[in-house]
Amino acid sequence: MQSSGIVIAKTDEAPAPGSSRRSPATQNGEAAAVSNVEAAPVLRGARIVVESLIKEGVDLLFGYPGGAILHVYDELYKVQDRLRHILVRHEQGAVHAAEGYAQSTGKVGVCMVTSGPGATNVVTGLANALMDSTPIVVISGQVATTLIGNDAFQEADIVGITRPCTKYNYLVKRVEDLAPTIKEAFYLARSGRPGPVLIDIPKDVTAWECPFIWPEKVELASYKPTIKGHPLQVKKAVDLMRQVEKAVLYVGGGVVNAGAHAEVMELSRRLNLPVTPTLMGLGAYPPGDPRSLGMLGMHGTYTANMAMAKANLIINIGARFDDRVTGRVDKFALNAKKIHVDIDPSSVNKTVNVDVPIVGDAKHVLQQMLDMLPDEPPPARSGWWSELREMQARYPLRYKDRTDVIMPQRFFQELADLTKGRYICSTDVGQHQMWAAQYYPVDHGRKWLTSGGLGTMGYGLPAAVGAALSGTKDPVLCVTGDGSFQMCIQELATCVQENLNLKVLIMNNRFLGMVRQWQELLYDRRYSEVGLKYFPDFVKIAEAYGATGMRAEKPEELREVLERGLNTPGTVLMDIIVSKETNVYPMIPGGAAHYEILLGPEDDETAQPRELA
Ligand SMILES: Cc1ncc(C[n+]2csc(CCOP(=O)(O)OP(=O)(O)O)c2C)c(N)n1
Ligand SMILES: [Mg+2]
Repeated sequence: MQSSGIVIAKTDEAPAPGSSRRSPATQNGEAAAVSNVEAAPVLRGARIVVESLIKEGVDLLFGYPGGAILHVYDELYKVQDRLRHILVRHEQGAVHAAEGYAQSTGKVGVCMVTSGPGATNVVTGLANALMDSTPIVVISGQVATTLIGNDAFQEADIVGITRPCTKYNYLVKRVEDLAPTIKEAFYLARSGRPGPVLIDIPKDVTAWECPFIWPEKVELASYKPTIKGHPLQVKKAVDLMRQVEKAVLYVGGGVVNAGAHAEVMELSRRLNLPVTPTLMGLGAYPPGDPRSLGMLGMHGTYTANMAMAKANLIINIGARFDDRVTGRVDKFALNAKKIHVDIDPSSVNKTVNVDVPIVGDAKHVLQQMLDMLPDEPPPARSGWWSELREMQARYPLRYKDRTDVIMPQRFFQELADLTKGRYICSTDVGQHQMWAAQYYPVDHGRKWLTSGGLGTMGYGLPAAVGAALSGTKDPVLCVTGDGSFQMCIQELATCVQENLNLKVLIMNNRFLGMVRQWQELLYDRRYSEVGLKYFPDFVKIAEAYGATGMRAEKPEELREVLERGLNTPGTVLMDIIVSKETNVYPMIPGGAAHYEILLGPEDDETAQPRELA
């Protein structure tokens, strides 16, 4: 029998040993909190989980099975034509893949794991998604309700463990609560400031049965994200933007999440405002546009950082005054009035006190600003622009190229030249991430996937897996380091299994380069445990997994390898051997102020040549 497209569970399906068919509360006479019970099909909890996902519009999820989630996997087997499951090789891979999928599509990414170690393996990804405001829903199996608290096999208190690293989490104890909980979880993940939500489901709950009723909407009295900015605050902001000459627009991941690229562009155009994106905001503004100052922050451009230091007005849209951007907070932008547009009220006045706080969705608030702007020619800001142009001319991003070794910056320049920033690019964490941010000209907001808040080595490859399954026709790039790549290297198997059009580019400096850089600059070059003494042959590793591997060791090989690698179908790994001891500049050392920015040896006439690989 079928009803509204839902297949009713076979009655001969036995409930899990020791469990009954209904939630204990319902059996005890408590009415199920649903209406129209008679007409609804009666399904097992496991089936309700998969049908709820399908109702939510999910057609793809990432996961890894195990005992506590077995009933759900059994249902996944039956709905393969409607819900595709991607089997990863480690739960960390599943959660980062869900993040990469979410970031590249704007949809909620979904991940499913078993209890205990399966669930604890997703903790890093949850923390990562929380910091970077990525909407994901993680469903974890749990031991049966009767065993919870008994130190049962593969039991972990995942709701307790993940409370500080989820936007919200649930332990579902009644089968009747499954559908409403799943509906609510997706709503929470995607609305307001997006983030990760975890649903922990005990095994017996997935075996119990109840009528499947999909709630039409979610009503949460205590959670109502503000979308529109307060008109008086918006007016104040507009007046300041028109009046203050030395102003700078500082845009973050909130612009990307809100899809507010066009509005940022229009505001910058109508007010002739310089724009600087954060690491998470790359792609929110076209890097080739003359009003772009390039990225700001610890390894941002000299001009972007100095613009913040010298400005009299900072307009922050969807960024959070992160310490990698502000540097030393008590010295941060002392002459500037600050406007802050953020969907999350708790981000406002958190680290930096602002003059005009505006809580609301970036796209809406920007539109409100545009609507309030009088029809007038853009202000010239000529003094300010000439100051900025002078800095840009004097301190561009630069490096000295060499003929004996591939310089990392050269590698990124070639990659930028070949791709023009059109392809989705994920990165790992370290020097390669910063050079990619400086040189890869991300041409749209959902094409840049990086672990900004948590700085998670191991994020890059699985995030690229998620992006490669986003529906893009182009290859997806994963720019990684020799250290980071080894943290989720096993996901190469997922790439080959799914025949992904994914190109891994290892910037191989034979060092945990970013840590080495700090040890060079701050610890008198005492390199403590940053030289990876043993290296696998990455080309052979690729081949062992069934991917294509290739290597560039000399500058003259670089272009050819990149071209061949990008044009070879399927999963390709390019091992690019670069100079060992090159540093990323500019650099604002941790705890320093913007004006204490360090420039590279190219900008320092007194610098001595150093021994380089
Ligand atoms: C999981 C994790 N562990 C440790 C760190 C600290 N860390 C930051 S960058 C870095 C070095 C990364 O090395 P590699 O991937 O080779 O990149 P490179 O800096 O050489 O480009 C380390 C160890 C981290 N960010 N994440
Ligand atoms: Mg390295």
